[in-house]
Amino acid sequence: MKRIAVTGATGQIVYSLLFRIAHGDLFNHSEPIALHLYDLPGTEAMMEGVAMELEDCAFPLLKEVRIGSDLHKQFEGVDLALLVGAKPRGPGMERADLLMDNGKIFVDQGRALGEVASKDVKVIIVGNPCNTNCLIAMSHGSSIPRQNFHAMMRLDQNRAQALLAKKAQVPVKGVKRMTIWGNHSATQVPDFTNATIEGKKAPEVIQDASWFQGEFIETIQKRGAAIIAARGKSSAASAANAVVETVRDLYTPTPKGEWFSSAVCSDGNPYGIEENLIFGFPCRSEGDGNFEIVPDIPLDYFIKEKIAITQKELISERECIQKELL
Ligand code: NAX
Repeated sequence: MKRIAVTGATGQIVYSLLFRIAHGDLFNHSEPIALHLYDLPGTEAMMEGVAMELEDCAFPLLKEVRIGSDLHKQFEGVDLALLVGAKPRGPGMERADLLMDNGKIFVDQGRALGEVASKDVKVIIVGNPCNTNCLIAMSHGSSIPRQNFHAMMRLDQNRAQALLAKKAQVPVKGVKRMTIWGNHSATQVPDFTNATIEGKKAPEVIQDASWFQGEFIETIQKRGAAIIAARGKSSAASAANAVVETVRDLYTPTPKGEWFSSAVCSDGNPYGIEENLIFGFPCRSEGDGNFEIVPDIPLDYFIKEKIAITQKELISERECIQKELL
């Protein structure tokens, strides 16, 4: 049985996510599942309501649902931790305040996971700023291998693939090798130069360099803000879908010659990115829950410059929290 902890259990992303997990979408509808739901004290009644709805779905694979606000109890023995809960950015709040406030959550969560989760637990951080939150959790969950920590880039990858497919007028499954380098923020680098459309390099299919370098990159970088402007709330179902795909990427063998994007620990990476950052890289997996960074992808001057900018932002986020939270 897979034990899966999910934080932010009464939030909007998790409301879309839980029913996909309980249906069996993470592990090919083959593994029985126990859900350990965590949210802040005071949310118990709402969590109970979510648990009742899960029960009312009569999902055959869902064997157990635990709810609670004690991290050690909820993380005990889990094989997978999906850390979605975080404080939303309030009016007038600076990015540095958000980094500090949310960072504190991940000190406690990283520590608790290190103390009571399964020793090979895989941890996926969704709550923003997810890369730096992930760095904090990884630093405090030091008994867990550093390569078990991920910050979610899959929503950005999906957005980029969908936009390329739309522009080239091909089915979305024809778009592959989409890397999102760096931070899950407005500096992220959707690498169109190495993406392929029906087997050809994307710039050979869409012969419009200024569209790629301008509108394409900007649309992906600002897509989250565009959703908020249109919906009045941030992405939820698409984010939940991306969480499912992030897990599936790790537990399904990556087809030969393909890769997926995940933000992982930069230690020993083959692209010269500074160590001790959680950085979006092209990754592939044998399907056993582990991954490797795909080496030797050629980077042109334009992409390298953009990668330098997103790296700088991640270093400055780390500096901001280093003294108090690392
Ligand atoms: P909601 O505001 O609907 O839910 C937030 C949840 O976090 C609530 O359950 C709340 O109780 C919990 N929470 C608040 N403060 C907490 C604390 N101090 N400790 C523990 N839990 C706390 O947000 P939702 O739309 O579900 O988004 C959750 C997070 O995902 C946000 O940080 C959001 O920015 C982030 N996102 C990340 C994405 C990614 O691609 N990495 C995309 C979607 C989303 O924007």
